Amino acid sequence: MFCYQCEQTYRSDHANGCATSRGVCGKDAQTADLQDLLIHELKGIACYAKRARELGSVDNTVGGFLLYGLFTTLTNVNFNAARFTALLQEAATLRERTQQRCTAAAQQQGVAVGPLAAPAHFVPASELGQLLQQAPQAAITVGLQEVGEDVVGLRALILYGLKGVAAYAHHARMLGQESDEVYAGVEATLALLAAEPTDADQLLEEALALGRLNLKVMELLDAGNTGSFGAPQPTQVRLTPVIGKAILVSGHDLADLAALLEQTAGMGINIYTHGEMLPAHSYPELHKYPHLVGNYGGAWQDQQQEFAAFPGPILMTSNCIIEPQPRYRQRIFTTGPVGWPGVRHLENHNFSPLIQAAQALPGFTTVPEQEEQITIGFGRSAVLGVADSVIEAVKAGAIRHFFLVGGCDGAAPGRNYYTDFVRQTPQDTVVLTLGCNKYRFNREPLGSIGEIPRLLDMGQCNDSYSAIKVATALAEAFECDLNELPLSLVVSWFEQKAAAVLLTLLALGIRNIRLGPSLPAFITPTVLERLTAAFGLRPITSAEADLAAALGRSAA
Ligand code: SF4
Ligand code: SF3
Repeated sequence: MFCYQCEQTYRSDHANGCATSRGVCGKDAQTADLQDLLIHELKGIACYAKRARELGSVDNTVGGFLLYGLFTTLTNVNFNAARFTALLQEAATLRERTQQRCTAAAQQQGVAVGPLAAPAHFVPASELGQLLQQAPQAAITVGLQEVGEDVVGLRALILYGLKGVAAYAHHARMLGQESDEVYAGVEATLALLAAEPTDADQLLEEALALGRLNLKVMELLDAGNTGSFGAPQPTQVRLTPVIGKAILVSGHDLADLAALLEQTAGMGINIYTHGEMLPAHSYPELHKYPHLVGNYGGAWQDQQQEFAAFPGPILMTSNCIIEPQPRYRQRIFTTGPVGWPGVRHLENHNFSPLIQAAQALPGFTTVPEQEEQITIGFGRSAVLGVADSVIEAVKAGAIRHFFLVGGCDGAAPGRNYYTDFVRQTPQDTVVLTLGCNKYRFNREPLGSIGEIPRLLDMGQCNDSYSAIKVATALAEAFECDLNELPLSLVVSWFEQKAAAVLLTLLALGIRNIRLGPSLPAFITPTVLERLTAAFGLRPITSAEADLAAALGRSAA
């Protein structure tokens, strides 16, 4: 195996990347190789789907499979080798079907189908041992000796960004939001990677084009979320449990949560959000369920302790799952793209086994005396609803600067930077946040500036669109460029959705983003130099120095 797609990848003085029998995340070599092969097959399907689309034959169920397949390979999503073996066969069948459709369309028009790149002709072995022997041709480092690490790294940037795009597009699709443009873009990007391009300039351009596609995808997801559940509203969420039976829901998929809330209505089971599911409380059509009682725990990396202590079953709807411990292995369930060997998987919103488990378990029998709450729900419509006060406060000098401190959380010790940074932001500044990184500081008593809270939680990483809309609206109000706003972006990355959002921010021309806690291992020094020259992208340093630089003064 070789994988360097996430922030926690193995790093040493000599080489970066998880390359032994198990990655730092717990992904074993067999699963990693099967994931590489799945990507290879998806590229093959995409070659035919793209060509067929050019010839006027479109089937967007293919796009749906591409999104789902890519999503299963994100960090901390699916660790189940058996699931990948099955997906490889499904992909082979779909490739044949797409090839036939493409051939028919070409014959009708009297033109040739090809030539198409090698993945279009790849046939997976039916036996696991032979399948694993095929894996080297699908490795991310293919061609490294010939094309060098910059080109391989840029291809990786595009593939990993595409995985993030696919995850967002899959969530949007689950809420009925699809688009030809997005499916065509996903197919074209996979087909491009299948052709193994070698021109670094072209690859960089393609990466930015993918960032633009991701903006469209995030817009679709926003429409899916707000169209289905209403616009998020500022909402108080209880952080302490209540007495009674309980189910914990983690991950990002609001459609899964909505289905579970409906199925458990009136049953006397309380539903708690975990991790990136926290923003669910701010959507009117989810908040309306009285048994959606609160949020439990923090970001994904603490789940082994938190799930063990939770007195009910747990549902994992997307990333980030980590190895279930014996203390809760019998009461954790996966759904959608998520998987772990031996863990029960629920499909098609059939949550009966989860509900039965909740009824059989004690739930909370004691709770803390002191109730704790936080306020969330500052999506674009809530913030833009008070835009006049915000603009006034800026003009009057009451708000000097905005910081967007958001993205992924993780276990790396350097991530304390984000807590320190937010704690040290001056009283006349506002912090916008999104993603699971917020758990590092969302209980901090930052206070408010007049009516405006100093910490505005904009939602999941899936809600980055909201932040972009707010920034764009402020730039319009102040009649300036996005880069002229008193706004600094301090981004925390861990997995591939953050790579997709970063590409979108760069594609929008946003400069001087600080990225941490460490830079992606697939971004080589040469590529970083180019990104720094073009966009001022740079690694975080210390909270003090970065704050001082953002505020235009030197660190004390
Ligand atoms: Fe390593 Fe991250 Fe890949 Fe897991 S997902 S194998 S930790 S690089
Ligand atoms: Fe977090 Fe996994 Fe990325 Fe959605 S839950 S931000 S890391």
